[in-house]
Amino acid sequence: MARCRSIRCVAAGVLAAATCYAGCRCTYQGKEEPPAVEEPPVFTDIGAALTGVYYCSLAWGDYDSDGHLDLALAGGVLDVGVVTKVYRNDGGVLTDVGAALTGVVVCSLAWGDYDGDGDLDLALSGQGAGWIRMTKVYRNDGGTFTDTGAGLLGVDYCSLAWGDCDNDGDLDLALAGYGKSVGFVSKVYRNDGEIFNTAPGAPGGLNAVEASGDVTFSWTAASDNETPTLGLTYNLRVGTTSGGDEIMSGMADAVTGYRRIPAMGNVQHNLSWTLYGLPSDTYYWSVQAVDTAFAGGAWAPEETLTVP
Ligand SMILES: [Ca+2]
Ligand SMILES: [Ca+2]
Ligand SMILES: [Ca+2]
Ligand SMILES: [Ca+2]
Repeated sequence: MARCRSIRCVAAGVLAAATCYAGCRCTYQGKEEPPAVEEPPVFTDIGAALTGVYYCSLAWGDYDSDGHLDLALAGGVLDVGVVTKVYRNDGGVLTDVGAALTGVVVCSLAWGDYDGDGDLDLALSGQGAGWIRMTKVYRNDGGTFTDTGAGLLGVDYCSLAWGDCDNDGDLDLALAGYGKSVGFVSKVYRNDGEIFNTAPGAPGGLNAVEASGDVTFSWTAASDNETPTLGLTYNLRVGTTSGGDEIMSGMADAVTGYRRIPAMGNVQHNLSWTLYGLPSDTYYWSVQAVDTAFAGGAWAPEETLTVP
């Protein structure tokens, strides 16, 4: 396998800039070319000042809605015990905010705005001090975390995942793990609170600038009744057909904006995104905002762009 600037499948025509598999040929501006040499990914340790942990969990989420992803971390610390920490991200520097969270090990963490008030809350499960299994939902009130006493089964060796499984506008919680006297379990807890989250508005000011097949898409921030503007993330969709996802999938319904994945938007907090080496074609694109309850707003009116 190797990287191509674009691919022509023997059967299906041009697909996208992607990995070349057997049966595909690399093309660029209509001509075949050899695949680029595959280069290994480059990851550099930024030397973040984080506590070392074992049997652990990590989760990114912008808990203070300032447009920078913060990091929750939980696990065991040798000769210390168990911890759960939130590190605030200030321009790439991560600082322990001293959040009053119960420490857990063999654990799971998941950010989600369960109460739809516009900020990310934190679900946590695992084994706390004294080997007590627990599952807690902490409400985020302006950066202060409060145990909601949600009454969920305590588990360890576990996993948590937020998602609005009944499509009623609030995040429900899936949980799997090992619970005392019940053994291994997997459960979905429906959220039956009175939640009135509304979807974000559409971004505006769509613009695309092309140079030699490299296209930078940009837009202006959307707004939301609950989530601060800086806390919104964005989903970019680029296709070769109207409403299509052929180049970059929006992971959402092209008409309604309904999202197919409970997560941040695919370009996170960015207000611009560049796709490199797009072959000659006409492209259809749009962008939607995603709030902290992972609700997708309306798509901006679709734009078109022709790469010559
Ligand atoms: Ca942040
Ligand atoms: Ca919240
Ligand atoms: Ca729900
Ligand atoms: Ca909202």
